[in-house]
Formats: sequence, structure tokens, C-alpha cells
Amino acid sequence: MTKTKPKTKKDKPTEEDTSNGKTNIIKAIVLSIFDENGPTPKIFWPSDLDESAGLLIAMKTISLLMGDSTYQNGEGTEGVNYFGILPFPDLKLNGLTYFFLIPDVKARGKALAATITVLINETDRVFFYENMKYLRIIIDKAATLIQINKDNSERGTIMEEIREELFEFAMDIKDPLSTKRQIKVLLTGLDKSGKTSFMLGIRKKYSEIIKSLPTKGVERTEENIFEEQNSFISLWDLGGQKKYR
Ligand SMILES: Nc1nc2c(ncn2[C@@H]2O[C@H](COP(=O)(O)OP(=O)(O)OP(=O)(O)O)[C@@H](O)[C@H]2O)c(=O)[nH]1
Ligand SMILES: [Mg+2]
Repeated sequence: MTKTKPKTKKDKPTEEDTSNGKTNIIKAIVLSIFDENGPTPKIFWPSDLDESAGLLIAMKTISLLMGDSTYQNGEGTEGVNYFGILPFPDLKLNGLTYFFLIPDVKARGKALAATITVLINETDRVFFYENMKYLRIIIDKAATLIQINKDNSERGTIMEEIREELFEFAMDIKDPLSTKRQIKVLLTGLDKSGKTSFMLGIRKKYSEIIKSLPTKGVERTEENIFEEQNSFISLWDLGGQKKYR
């Protein structure tokens, strides 16, 4: 790895940081392994990640894993695989860390302690809680591959793939009204409950509310409701009378 000039700004967006001109929520991804040098950031993105930041992430995540009773009392690598959300106040980042063990006959305890940490700005941390289910699947898959593939360049490819997958996921989440999405909104409810009036209100057609007639069947429209909306939203205003339910 070539060392570049020390960065003054930690999360200066790099070229890879953006897609479609939008900044990605994910700031760094680090694979740390406890090897002969202690906790070491082995593979990380961005490639110009501040060296001390990388070490801090490796030390904190690995030492937490090794201090955990599951690891302390466990035998084998099976029981050790869990997630944690860790604050890194010095870096103004929050990390979602997956702890796991890599079987290694030469290592003490026949396994190497390892972590994969995904980092985002601490102000964005709700992202982890809201998307835990999907993030877990993506990270777990990468960890399993890393357990099997010992080769460092293969591991690099695995980490590159998980980065792409996480980026794609984060982009879709961050931009729920992106052009990629087709959204269909159904307005359902009892008759005379105000569904059609609600839509007229949103369209700022207030004077028509007083004239609104019961909806017969379905009234379908496709239009831009929000400013800067670039997705396709189709609206179905359903009639609430008994015969249309
Ligand atoms: N007081 C009051 N009346 C409302 C309000 N919203 C709608 N209305 C009136 O309630 C009546 C029914 O409203 P609609 O919007 O047509 O109701 P709907 O749910 O579309 O009814 P269906 O199409 O038959 O399912 C209309 O006379 C509206 O003017 C409200 O917020 N307050
Ligand atoms: Mg109606």
C-alpha cells in the first residue's frame, strides 16, 4: 500500500464517494484481523483512509470481540458471530461491526479474531437501525466468504463487492423517489371519509373540494405531487361506497 499525504479532513468525499452526483452515506468499510502485529486494518475503503483512523477502528472492534464472554469461553468459531453498533466520537463516525472468527491452524486458539466495520457519519446513525436486516445479510455473506478465502487479493475482491452492494443499497434507500422506483399509492377508506378531498387539497384545488362527488370505481391519475419529484407515482383514489369495495 502506498502512503499518501496525511489528510486534514477525514471525510472529504472522493470520486468513488459519489454516484449520480449524490454523496453516499457510507464513509468507510474496514476489514480488521488480529494477526501477528495485533489488531490490523487489513483491507479498507477508501484507500486513502487515515492511518490512525484505520488503527483505531481495528483496535476498538477487535478488542471488544476478544473481551466478549462468547469468545473468552467459546470453543471453535461457530458461536462467535454478532453485530454491534459502535460510536467513534473522535472520527465523528458510527460503525456497524460484525465480529467473527477465521479458522487458522497456526493461530492461538486455532482462529483469528476479525471484524468488518461499515462506517457512516454519527448524525446518520439511524440508517443502521432502520436497515439492520438488510445490512446484516450483506455483511454476513462477505464474512462467510472471507472465512473460506485465505488469499489477500481474493479478500480484496470480496470487500470490493460488499462495498458495491452496500453503496447500491444505500443509494436506493437515500433516494426513495429516485427514477428507478415506481410508486403506486392507493387511497382506500369508507365512503365520504375525505379521500378525494385530501387529494384535491394536496393539488391545491381547494375550491373543488366543496363540489366533490362520491368516487365511482377508481380514479387513476399519474402526476407530479412533489417538487423535484423525478419518480413515477401513480395514484389510485378508490370509491368507498359499499358497491365499490
Ligand atoms: N367537515 C369536513 N368535511 C370534509 C372534509 N374532507 C372532506 N369533507 C367533505 O366530505 C364529503 C366527502 O368527501 P370525499 O372526499 O368525496 O370522500 P371520499 O372518501 O372520496 O368518498 P368516496 O369517494 O365515496 O369513497 C364531501 O362533501 C367533502 O366536502 C373535512 O376535512 N372536513
Ligand atoms: Mg372519493
